[in-house]
Amino acid sequence: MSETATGSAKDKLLAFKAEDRVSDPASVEMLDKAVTDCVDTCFGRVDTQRSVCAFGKNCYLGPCRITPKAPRGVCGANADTIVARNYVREVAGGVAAHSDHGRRLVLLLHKVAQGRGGSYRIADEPALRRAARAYGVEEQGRAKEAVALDLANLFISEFNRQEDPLATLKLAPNRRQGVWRKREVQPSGIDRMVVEALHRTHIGVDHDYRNLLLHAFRVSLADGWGGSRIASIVSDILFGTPSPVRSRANLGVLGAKTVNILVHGHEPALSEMLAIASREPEIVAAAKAAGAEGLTLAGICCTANEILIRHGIPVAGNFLQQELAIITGAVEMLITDVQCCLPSLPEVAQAYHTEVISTSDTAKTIGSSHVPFDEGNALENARALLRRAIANFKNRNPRKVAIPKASQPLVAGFSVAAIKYMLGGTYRASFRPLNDAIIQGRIKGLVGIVGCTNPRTKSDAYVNALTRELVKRDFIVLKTGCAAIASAKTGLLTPEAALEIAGPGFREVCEAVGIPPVLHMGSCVDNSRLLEAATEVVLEGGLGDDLADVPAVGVAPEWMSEKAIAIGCYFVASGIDVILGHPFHIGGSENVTRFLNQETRELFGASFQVCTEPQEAAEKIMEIIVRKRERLGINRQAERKLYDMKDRRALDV
Ligand code: BF8
Repeated sequence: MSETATGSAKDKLLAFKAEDRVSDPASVEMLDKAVTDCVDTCFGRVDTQRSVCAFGKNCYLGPCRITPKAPRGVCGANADTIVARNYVREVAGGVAAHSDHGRRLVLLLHKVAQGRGGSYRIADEPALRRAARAYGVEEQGRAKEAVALDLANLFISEFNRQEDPLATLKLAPNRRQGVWRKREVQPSGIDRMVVEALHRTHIGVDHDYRNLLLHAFRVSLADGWGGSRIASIVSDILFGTPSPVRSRANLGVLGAKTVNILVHGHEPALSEMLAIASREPEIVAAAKAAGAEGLTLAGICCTANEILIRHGIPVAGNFLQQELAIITGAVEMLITDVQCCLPSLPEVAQAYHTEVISTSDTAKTIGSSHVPFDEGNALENARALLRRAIANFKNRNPRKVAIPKASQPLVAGFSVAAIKYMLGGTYRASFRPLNDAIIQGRIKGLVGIVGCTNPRTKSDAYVNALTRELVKRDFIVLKTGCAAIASAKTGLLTPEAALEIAGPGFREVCEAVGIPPVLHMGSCVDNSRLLEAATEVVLEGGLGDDLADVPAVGVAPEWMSEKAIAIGCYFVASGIDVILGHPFHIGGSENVTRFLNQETRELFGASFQVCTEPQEAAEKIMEIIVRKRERLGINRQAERKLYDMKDRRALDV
């Protein structure tokens, strides 16, 4: 009986009656014994974790607050376990979002291959055949539909395979595949990896923070070399491989006298159809009949990036501009699909005439009108939405309209195929000129600047300051997501403007091959294109035989979403260092922080670093790149060489 427990240690361990906490005599007996043996149990720890968070977390023993006085949660998990668990769940959330996006496209390809795709078709047969060859699907002499069906089935198996590693991992350089094998982080089926992440982080499963964090990297690889990569490949097959296209960005793209429709979110299937329908003469005529001068279709966030890089549809803004776009008073309809669409949008829209329409059954918002998108009638759905927006034009209140003038020209759409073509032409498409420029030192290295905008810092400021600094220092900058839009709005995506600030050697290369120094490669799932580009550099030769050898760094200055965490992880697991503008929520565990910021270097050849200022990030990038260049034996200052006509012909551009 607990009354027998005496002494201060025992009092601390059992400041309660055992009978009040357990019902059966065996347990009462053992609780008493625990006191005698000075062993702490969850029955004691629950008293040190009384201030329960009302917002909830992933376990109802707590949520626990770990402090020096209460170093273990009720179940016994310490800070390392809790922080690692939460981190794995964040990564899994990001992977799930990207990969579900990929899955929907794969299922659409499956339908198209069987002639059940409605208005959709295989828009880019060379992209289909390229992908088939990459995955070992027989394509020669076969109808495109048959090839597409085999490829779609293979992609479906990437989601549900149970034990074998993902086939997509084979797109990575051999050495990197070896690293993943050695570290035992090769992911199997994408869905299985996400399920396993949730399983491991359930109470009472995986408690070893290292083991947990290794799964964070494993599941992230199922994104970058799985769901996201597949999403980009299938988007190219269904909607066309992006190639450079001119357009404009910022709220000034909205028309004062046109019906304005914004698409917002991530999945491209509906927005593709809206892009087509918005140009149909009947729709334009309907807009004119309603008193407008026509229609302006524009985008927010990554849906914007998808239709920008394929159709040149203008971008109204990035993540932090979604509410501001409505506040122009000039938006007839804002159509959301999934991810990054704020739940506040309908409330903001109440002050104006804007109709907010949600279209995905997985993403509804109170206050939005829900119009489920039916892929089988996609073009009809798109036309109906546009007609509804046109009908709303008469409700626009001119007194509430104020469209900013600001918008900047841009060039976007740099898929790897497009870059290869620009570098080598149709017959000799290759990365050779880029590799040579890096080896000669005219280009110091590749930097991917990706991710979100975040109201905790001045929006877009870090992204653009760093971009300018890097271009000045002869880095080629690859961009995706909201970071790409941030730079578009300041004119950094025009070759002319960016070339003005580029270092002299780099500028010569850009001018010679006709490539701008800042390349917009697409949406957030298209971060897989950055890995594809780094892989091309390795395969081209002369810059090592692993991704970790390539002078390349990833930066997420203003990140905020779980997807950004997943991206960071698959970059690091791929051997590419990642700089964050602000830290993960891991400060509660020194061990987890050390693992992610240091120990991963031993495992993968790369790690995370936090630089809260752009200048600090630029210095850190220089340090990493110089180290890599030294290891490659190419860290010498190249003689400045002006390209003459012979050189230019040699580059075949
Ligand atoms: O996926 S960059 S705010 S829109 S999460 Fe979201 Fe971040 Fe923008 Fe594209 Ni990516």
